[in-house]
Amino acid sequence: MACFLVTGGSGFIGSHLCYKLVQEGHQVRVLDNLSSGKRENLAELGAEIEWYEGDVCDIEMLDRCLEGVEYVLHHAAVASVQTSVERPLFEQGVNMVGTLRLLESARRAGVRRVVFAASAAAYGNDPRVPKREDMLPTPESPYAISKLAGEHYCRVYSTIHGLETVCLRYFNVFGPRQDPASPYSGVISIFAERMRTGRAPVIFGDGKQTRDFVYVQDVAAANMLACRVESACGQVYNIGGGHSVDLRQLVQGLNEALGTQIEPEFAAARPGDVRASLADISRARAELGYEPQIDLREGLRQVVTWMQAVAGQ
Ligand code: UD2
Repeated sequence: MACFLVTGGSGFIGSHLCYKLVQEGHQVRVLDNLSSGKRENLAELGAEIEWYEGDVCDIEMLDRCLEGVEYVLHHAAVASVQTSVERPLFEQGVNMVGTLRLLESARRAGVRRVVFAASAAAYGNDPRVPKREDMLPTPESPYAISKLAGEHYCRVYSTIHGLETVCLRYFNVFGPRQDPASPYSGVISIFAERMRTGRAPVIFGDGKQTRDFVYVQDVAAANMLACRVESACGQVYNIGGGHSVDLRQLVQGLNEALGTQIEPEFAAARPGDVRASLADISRARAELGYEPQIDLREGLRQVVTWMQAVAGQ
């Protein structure tokens, strides 16, 4: 049993990390300012987590909740490319400076390892697929810059201060508890909610853009491996499903999961949209022992089941 801090623990990915950690018998603390996370995401865990409502930029708070912590899963962030374009100083303050503050407090507190939620946004619009970690990053938004800067801070804290860090570049994460109400949410939750309620999904562009969707529980498993594997320290790993589909195929997959036959509508392409995204996960496979367990078809079924359950409550 170890003591973990999950920053952003009441968010979509963070909450899945908390459930997994509790299941594995660990002591879990959550730091979250509830800017996008929800307390009810952790409702079933009740007193099994120690709750700290606060900001990742608040150094006193960080010092308090890091006392005695061995592992940090750092997922607190402004998780929106669009917000980073509209409010770059705010976003950099949270994602870049917040990460630096966290690393600094973690180093002082004697934390053993920090796992950082990095992003495939680092690859930008480089048309080459699959994306390999050794490709030159080309960040195209303040969000991508801050996530990439976070990776560099992690690496530098590993080499200079001996604070172990591992960066996981997430591709398109999906699964239960991804909020379909937010316009910045993932396409799967948005489409699933529309289609479940009989509305057509709206595809931005021609629908031939591809994405590598990775199920949130596979992401949680990757975090556990990143804590355990000694040689992962100072490294960056792609965490995707290792397959890609285009948005038309995604709509088809949702029709299968829902038992519907809804045709998509089309709207103007989103400016700056990435055309093709696919993770080369061979490094994570070889070094972490990472292997996605839930394919898109099964994952879509899980999302639909969750949405139906929430709607029926
Ligand atoms: C993902 C990440 C983002 C950043 C980026 C880096 C998510 C939710 N976002 O953005 O944080 O890391 O990758 O490249 O994982 N779409 C529609 N209709 C809709 C909503 C979306 O057609 O109602 C399209 C959208 O134009 C895009 C695709 O679906 O082509 C995926 O959109 P997204 O917002 O889920 O994720 P993405 O890849 O833009």
